[in-house]
Amino acid sequence: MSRGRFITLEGGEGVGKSTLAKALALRLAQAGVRAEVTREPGGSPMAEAIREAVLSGAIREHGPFAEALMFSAARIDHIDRLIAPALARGDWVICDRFADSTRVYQGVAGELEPDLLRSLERVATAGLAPDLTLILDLDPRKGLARAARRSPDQGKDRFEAETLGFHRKLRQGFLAIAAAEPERCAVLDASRNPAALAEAAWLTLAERLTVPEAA
Ligand code: T5A
Repeated sequence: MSRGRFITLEGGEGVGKSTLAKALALRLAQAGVRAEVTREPGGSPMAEAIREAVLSGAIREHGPFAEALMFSAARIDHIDRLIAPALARGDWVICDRFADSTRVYQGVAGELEPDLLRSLERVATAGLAPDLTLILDLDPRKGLARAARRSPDQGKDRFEAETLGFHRKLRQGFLAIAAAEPERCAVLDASRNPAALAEAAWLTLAERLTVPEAA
């Protein structure tokens, strides 16, 4: 049995990654491909516990390196328990955020040294890299407004509460990754409605990866 494909969705806050992940999984199911939808931080019990701790802001006082370590520990567990087994049995995995988020949130916006983060990423992922990364690009003011509308009763989490300058750096950071790794990454205009965005994402997926419908 051949290994499944690993797709990651990246971008700033509220750009529509979770919504798109579900839509893509549905399209894949219609094409006869089993796809597991998961997220980071999270996707396994230990990683979900780490998610709660980091997004509550409890780690913030220790700085971006401590947060990068937490995200990396969560990633190791997530890969071992969910991603690697799913890919090994031939399923596809659609993951809402992965290592690019650490590069951008803790690296670019958190100003950690790129060499340090590269080493950490190498250890945490053990060489697992996405086959395709869709970067959802959106004005951060619009993304933050979407995130606020989605959960008006909850306060902002650790990263949503950052300044607009921080969120602008995130956008530039993701675009820089896409420019540096065009074979792996594709940038999608996330200002479109969910159906139009899902259609554009599906066309990109069919163009870059062999899906049964496109074969
Ligand atoms: N983080 C994560 C790091 O700092 N380092 C790391 O290594 C990792 C892995 C995760 C936080 O952790 C940080 C980054 C994050 O700050 P999270 O809650 O998972 O926290 O945050 P996000 O990943 O940003 O998830 P969100 O749920 O906030 O955003 P999504 O998933 O991008 O957006 P979605 O689909 O939930 O949509 C948001 C709202 O907009 C609507 C939806 O209905 C929803 O109400 N919507 C659209 N509206 C208009 N047009 C569209 N195309 C829309 N798509 C969705």
